[in-house]
Amino acid sequence: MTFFAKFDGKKVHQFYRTIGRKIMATDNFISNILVVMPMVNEEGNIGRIVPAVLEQGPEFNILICEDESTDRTPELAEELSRKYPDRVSVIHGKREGLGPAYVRGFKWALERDYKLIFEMDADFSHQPKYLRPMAELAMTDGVHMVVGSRRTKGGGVENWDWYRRLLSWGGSIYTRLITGLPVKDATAGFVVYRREVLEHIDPAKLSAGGYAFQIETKYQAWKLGYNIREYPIIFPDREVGETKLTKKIIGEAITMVWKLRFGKAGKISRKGE
Ligand SMILES: Nc1nc2c(ncn2[C@@H]2O[C@H](COP(=O)(O)OP(=O)(O)O)[C@@H](O)[C@H]2O)c(=O)[nH]1
Ligand SMILES: [Mg+2]
Repeated sequence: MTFFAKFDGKKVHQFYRTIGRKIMATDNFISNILVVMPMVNEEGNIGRIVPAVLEQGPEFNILICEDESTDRTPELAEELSRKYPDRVSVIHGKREGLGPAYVRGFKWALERDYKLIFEMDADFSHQPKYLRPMAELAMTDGVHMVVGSRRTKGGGVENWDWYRRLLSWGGSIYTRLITGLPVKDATAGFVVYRREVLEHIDPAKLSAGGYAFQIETKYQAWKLGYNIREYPIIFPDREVGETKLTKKIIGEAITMVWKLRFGKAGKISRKGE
C-alpha cells in the first residue's frame, strides 16, 4: 500500500477501479446470499417479509438484526429462526440506529461464507421481487455493488407525500453536489455488495445512525474504486408499522456530507492500510 500511497488520491482510485474491473469481479455464479434486515417494532411485517425473501430462491438467507423492539418482533424473529434453522438467523442489539445495526450484521456476514450481502428494510418498501435481478447484476463482470434506485430510469416511489418526495430528491442532489458521489439515489437502503467491498469498507469510519450511513457506505465504496450500478426499483411507502425517520436522522445526513467532503471521515483507504 505504501507504494500506491505515493500517488495522489485520484490515481489511487483509478488504479483500484482498473484492477477492480479486471481481477476482482469475474466470478459469475450466484450462490450463498445473505440478506441483512434490521428491524425495530416490525411485528406487522416480519411474518410476511421473511418467507417472501426466502421464496426468491434457495441461495437467499436472512440475518435479522433486531434492536430493543417493544412489540413482539423479538419473539417472532426467534420463532422464524426455529422454523427455518438453516436459512434464518437473528441477532439482538442495543437500539443505536440503522448504521450500528448494519455494522453488526456485516461483521456477522463476513465471519461466514456469503458471497453477496444485501441491505434491505423489513417494511416491503424494498420489494423481494428485486432481490434476484439485483443479485444477478451484482454478479456480472466488473460490477461490485448494486443500488436499488428510485432515481434511475424506470424507478420511482409510490404513495409518498410531497414532504418525503422533496426530502429524498433534495437529499440526493445535495449529497451528489457536495461529495461528488456518482450515485443518483445516494440515500438508498436497498443495496447488494460483493463480499470484498464490505471487507474493505472500514466500519470505524461509519459513524452515522440513520440515512447518513447509506451515504457513508456508498462514498467509501466509490472512493475505494468499486463499480456501483443502479437498478431501478419502485418503492412503495410502508403500509404497516411506523417510520423511524426523525429530524435528528435528517440533520445527521445534512452535516455528514460536509464531513465526508472536508473532514477526516472522508479520507478513505483500505481497511488497515
Ligand atoms: N435494528 C435496527 N433496525 C432499525 C433501526 N431503525 C430503523 N430500523 C429498521 O430499518 C428499516 C428502515 O426503517 P424505516 O422506519 O422503514 O425507515 P424509512 O423507510 O426511512 O421510513 C426498517 O426495517 C426498520 O425496522 C434501529 O435502530 N435498529
Ligand atoms: Mg421504510
